[in-house]
Amino acid sequence: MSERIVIITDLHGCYDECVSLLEKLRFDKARDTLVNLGDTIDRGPKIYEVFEFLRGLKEEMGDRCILLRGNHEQMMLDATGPERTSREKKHWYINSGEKTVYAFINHKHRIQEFREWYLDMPFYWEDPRFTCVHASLTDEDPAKNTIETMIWGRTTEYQGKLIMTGHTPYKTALYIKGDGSFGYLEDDHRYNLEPTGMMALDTGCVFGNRLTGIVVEEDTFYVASVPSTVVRS
Ligand SMILES: [Mn+2]
Repeated sequence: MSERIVIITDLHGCYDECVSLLEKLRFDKARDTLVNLGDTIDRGPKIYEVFEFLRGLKEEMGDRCILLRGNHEQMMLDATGPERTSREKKHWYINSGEKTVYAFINHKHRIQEFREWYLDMPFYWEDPRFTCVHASLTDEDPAKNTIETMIWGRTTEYQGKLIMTGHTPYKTALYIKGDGSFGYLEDDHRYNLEPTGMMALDTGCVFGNRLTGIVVEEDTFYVASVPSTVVRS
């Protein structure tokens, strides 16, 4: 079996780029596994479209579509829940939550529907070769990390079992070894998977740079990216 795992992250409403990236990666929803590392909403131009797209994929793909929570989903869940405080609401709004609220206003699926749907989404996903998490881990056993670390963490000193991460944008995708050394990952080049360290896959699409994805096949992987169409004001 040569199953392909396609991993994307930090879409932040960049729907057009998401579609062209998946095309470039020859993503096949009938066969591949898709992992989205979170931060689907806030900041970008087509938040609602991304939601609809991922919801459709999840419906069709079931367990082969893994949608993780990022700090932005968590802020949304906290700010729109029944127990919400004005502090949680403010926290989300200063992190661009308003953009998501507006994106949902004119659509038939209200934000509460998105909320209920996303409440089922996990903080991490484990493969025998690596673990997927939005931001970082400090202990290689994901269950031993705080939610704060998993969705907000910015450490680059991780040396445990390989993790796939987003959250912190870099100019290109990186492999970070955890001892201070790192390597740039070139598009369309096949690499061997490392057993430890972290892959940083957020390349700041919503900030005008690029959207990057990775395809893992057996013990190898390659990354590919598409340019952002977001014009920064
Ligand atoms: Mn994030």
